[in-house]
Amino acid sequence: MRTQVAIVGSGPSGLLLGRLLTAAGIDNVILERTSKEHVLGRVRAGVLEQGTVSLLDEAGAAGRLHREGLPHDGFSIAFSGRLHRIDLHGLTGGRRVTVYGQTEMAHDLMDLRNSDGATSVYEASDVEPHDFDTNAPFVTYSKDGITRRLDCDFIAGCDGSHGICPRSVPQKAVQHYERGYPFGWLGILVERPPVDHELIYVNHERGFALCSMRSHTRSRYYVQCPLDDRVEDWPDQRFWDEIRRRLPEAAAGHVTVGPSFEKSIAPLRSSVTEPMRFGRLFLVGDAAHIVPPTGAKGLNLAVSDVRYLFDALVEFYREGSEAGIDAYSAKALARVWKAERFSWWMTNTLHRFPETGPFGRRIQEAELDYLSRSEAASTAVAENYVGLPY
Ligand code: RFL
Ligand code: PHB
Repeated sequence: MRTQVAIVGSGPSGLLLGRLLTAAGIDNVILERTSKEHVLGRVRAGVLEQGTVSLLDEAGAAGRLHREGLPHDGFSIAFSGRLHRIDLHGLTGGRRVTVYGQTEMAHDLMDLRNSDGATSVYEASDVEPHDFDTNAPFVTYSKDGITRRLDCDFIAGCDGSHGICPRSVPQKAVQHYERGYPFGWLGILVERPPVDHELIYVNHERGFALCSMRSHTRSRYYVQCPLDDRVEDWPDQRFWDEIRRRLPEAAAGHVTVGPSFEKSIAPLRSSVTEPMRFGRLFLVGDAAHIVPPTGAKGLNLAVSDVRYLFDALVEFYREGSEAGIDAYSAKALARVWKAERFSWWMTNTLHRFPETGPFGRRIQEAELDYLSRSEAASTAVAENYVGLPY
C-alpha cells in the first residue's frame, strides 16, 4: 500500500490531522493499535480552547460541538474557604473556552473519516516506522497475522506517550525533559447535573479537587489521590464524602450524588521531547509532550501541533517548499513550553505536596491571595487558560 502521509495513532491528533489532509486532497492512512471502541471508551479531556474549536471548524468537524458544547466565560478557584472567579471573557477581550468531551470530538472525526472513505486500520499490531531519515520512509505493521508495508512521503507520529514513534527516534538526537508529581487524579463520571454552571478548581488541605462536566446533566469530578491508590479503594460513597469535604460549603451543598459509571486514576506528569521532527518523521501531541491535566492543555496542544504540521504539509505539496516542515519543531515547541509552564504552575499552586511542608502551603496561600486581589495576575491566568495565540 502507498499513501502520502502515514499517520500512526487514531487519537484526536491523528484523526484531526487525517481529516484536514483528506479535505486538502492529501492522501493519508491511519494505523491504530487498538479498536475503534477502545479509542472511544477512553474518558479524557473536556475543555477546548477557541483555537481548537476554530481548527475543528476548518475541518468541518464542529457541527455537533456548536450544538451541544457548553461555552464557558469563566471558572473559579476555591481556597481558604473562599471562591475566586477568573473572568475569562472579561479579562481576555471576549475569549472563552468550550466544554465538549474528547470522546465526542473523536466520535465526530471518526464519523467524518467514514464518510470521507479514508483508510484507517484498527487493531494494527507491531507498527514500526522505517527509513525516515531518507525520502522514502515506510511503516510496517501486522493485521490479521499478516505483515504489511505502507510506503509514504511522511510519517506523523500521533501515537501518544507510550507510542512506537517516540520510541523509534534516534536517542542521540533527542533531548528529553521530564517531571513527575507524587500523586494522581481519581476521576469519575456521573449522570447528574454539575455543582455549578462553571468549573471549580479547589485547593484544600486534604488535596486538590475539580468539579467539571460534560453536559447540563453529566458531571466529571476529580480528587487528588496517592499514586499507589487503586480504583477499588474508592467506592462511590468514599468519593462523594471526600469531594464534599474539599469543596467550599455552598458548593458542597450542591453536589448531586449518583452511581458513577466511569472511575479511573491517572498519574500526573510533565514531559517534553525535543526536537519534534526527525527527517520525515514528525512527533505530534502526546507523543512529544505530556502536561498534567490541571491546566486543561493536553488536547489543545495536540491540536496546535496539528495546525502547524498541516500547514507545513500543505506548503510542501502545493508549493514544493520545505520551509514549513523545517520550522515545525521550533514553532510547536515554543507554544508547548508555555503550556508546560502554565500546567506546572497550576499543578504546583493547587495540589498538596507532602514534601514541601508548611512553607510550601504558605506560599500557595500567598499566591492564591495575590491572584484574587490582582487583576494583572488573574489576567495572566485567563490568557493562558483560554489558550495562547498560535
Ligand atoms: P492519544 O489520545 O494518546 O492517542 C494516541 C493514539 O495512538 C495509539 N497508539 C498506537 N497506534 C499504533 N501503534 C502503536 N504502537 C501505538 N501506540 C499508541 C493509541 O492507542 C491512541 O489511540 O494522543 P493524542 O492524539 O496526541 O491526544 C492527546 C490527548 O488525548 C491528551 O493530551 C488529553 O487527553 C489530555 N487531557 C486534557 N487535555 C485538554 O486539553 N483538556 C483537558 O481538559 C484534559 N483533561 C487529559 C484530561 C488527560 C487525562 N488523562 C487520562 C491523562 C484529563 C485526564 C484525566
Ligand atoms: C475534564 O472535564 O475532564 C477536565 C476539565 C478541566 C481540567 C482537566 C480535566 O483542567
